[in-house]
Amino acid sequence: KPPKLLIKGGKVVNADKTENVDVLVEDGVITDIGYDLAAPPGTMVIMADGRYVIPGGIDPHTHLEFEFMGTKSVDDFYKGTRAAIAGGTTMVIDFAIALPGQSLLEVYDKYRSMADPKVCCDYGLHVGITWWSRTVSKEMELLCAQHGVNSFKLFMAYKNMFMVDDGELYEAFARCKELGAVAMVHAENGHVIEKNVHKLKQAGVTGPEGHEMSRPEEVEAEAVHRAAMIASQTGCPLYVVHVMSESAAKVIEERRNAGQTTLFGEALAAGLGTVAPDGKCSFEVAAAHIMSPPLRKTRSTPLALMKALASGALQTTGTDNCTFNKNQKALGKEDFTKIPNGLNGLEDRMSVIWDKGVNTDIIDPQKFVEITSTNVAKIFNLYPKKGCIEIGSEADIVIWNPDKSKKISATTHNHACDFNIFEGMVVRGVPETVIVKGKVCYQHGRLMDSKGHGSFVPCQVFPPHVYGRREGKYRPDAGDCGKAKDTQYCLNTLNFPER
Ligand code: DUC
Ligand code: ZN
Ligand code: ZN
Ligand code: ZN
Repeated sequence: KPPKLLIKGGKVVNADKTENVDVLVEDGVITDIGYDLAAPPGTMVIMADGRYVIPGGIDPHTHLEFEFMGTKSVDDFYKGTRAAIAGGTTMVIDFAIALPGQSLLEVYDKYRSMADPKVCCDYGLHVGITWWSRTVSKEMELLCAQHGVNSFKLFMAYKNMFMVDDGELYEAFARCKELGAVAMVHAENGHVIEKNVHKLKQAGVTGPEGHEMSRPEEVEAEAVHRAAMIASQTGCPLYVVHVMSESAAKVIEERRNAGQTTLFGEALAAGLGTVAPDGKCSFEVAAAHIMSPPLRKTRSTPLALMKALASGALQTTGTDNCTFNKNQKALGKEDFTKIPNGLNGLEDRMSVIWDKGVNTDIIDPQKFVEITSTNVAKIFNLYPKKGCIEIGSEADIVIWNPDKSKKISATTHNHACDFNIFEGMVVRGVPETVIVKGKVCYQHGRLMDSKGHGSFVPCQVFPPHVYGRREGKYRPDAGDCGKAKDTQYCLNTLNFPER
């Protein structure tokens, strides 16, 4: 049983307030918050003067030990969640993706058995749907009712692998709406990408530069718009994963301003922290940066995405952490379409965003907490158990030192991969102590052994009123259902009750 903890003298930052208070933790839960709290006998006191005390980061988008493009990502549920903790992230939500014809429940079970014994921090699962049938529809219901899944991801790209058509997208979104689940989408036009790839190959382009050329910004923006339209037509909340371009962020902003308030967008640490390397770099470097949608060459993209988070056009940040080693990336040496898509971010997300967002005064520490933790907890119905420092919340807490810097490098990171897309970047703002469910798992650069300390966290579906469903009434704008005003519990506004 972990000792009681008292965090003294820090500045406690939640998304909606900042207070100089102490925090008491017992049995993995926050049991008291207040001024000059006394330490009960047997309490370990942690001094946090001059530091921020923030809710642990929640990464809503990882692919740990993911079998993909003929290989498997090297960060498994142990190494991945370990790296997460070292960076101040205390929960991840991974994707269990069922292939066409495959049972969703089977894949879900496979992920549970891979992750449960190994995770160092808590985790949840989104389920990926790549085909449509009555069985899929039925399995969605079972996953929601009995297995703690409340989100389903659909792909508009990866033709002949994951991609569904607009009719299937409509069916799946409508089903999510019925179940009180959140639909998620990988938004890129897979048909156009296929045509572009063909054209590039005809012209003799086989190197990694072909990747971004085949999937320009408008290919992403069009799919975001189409998915948002289908979400509106079905009245379903929609979460757009990995928004990688200013054009795509603009589409989300415009539709939200036009009243589609349950449309959400996620930026990635990669997209906020770096751009695609220039064409003169080696195959190794270019391939390491390949993911889909691509990191943009446009140098203004990271700033535009950070500003979209600051304004509320985008709401969350994730990583899409899906790491491959150089030798795996080399599978695409002769053909850029065979380079496994994916890169790192899980360990560096918090520091990169702090450095590029807070240190530049684009966002303040409260906004930082909102976009790295609170909004994820709200959108996936984990709030206020996760995503805030409140009495009764789980003790996932980070003591954040805003003055300390570190240089990011593959030689020192905790990932399993042999490359880091942020190599050499110096970031100011690092986690000093990371507490996962009441246990100190990281302190002053030292990771404690925490294998199996984490567990699966079920995400419950939302009651219908939360996102504005009204029986028998078509509501294209998913407007406020009215009930939210009584309960202050609503996805339209992300207003949720405190404890
Ligand atoms: N994009 C990636 O880059 N990797 C994993 C899956 C995805 O959509
Ligand atoms: Zn994706
Ligand atoms: Zn992904
Ligand atoms: Zn409502």
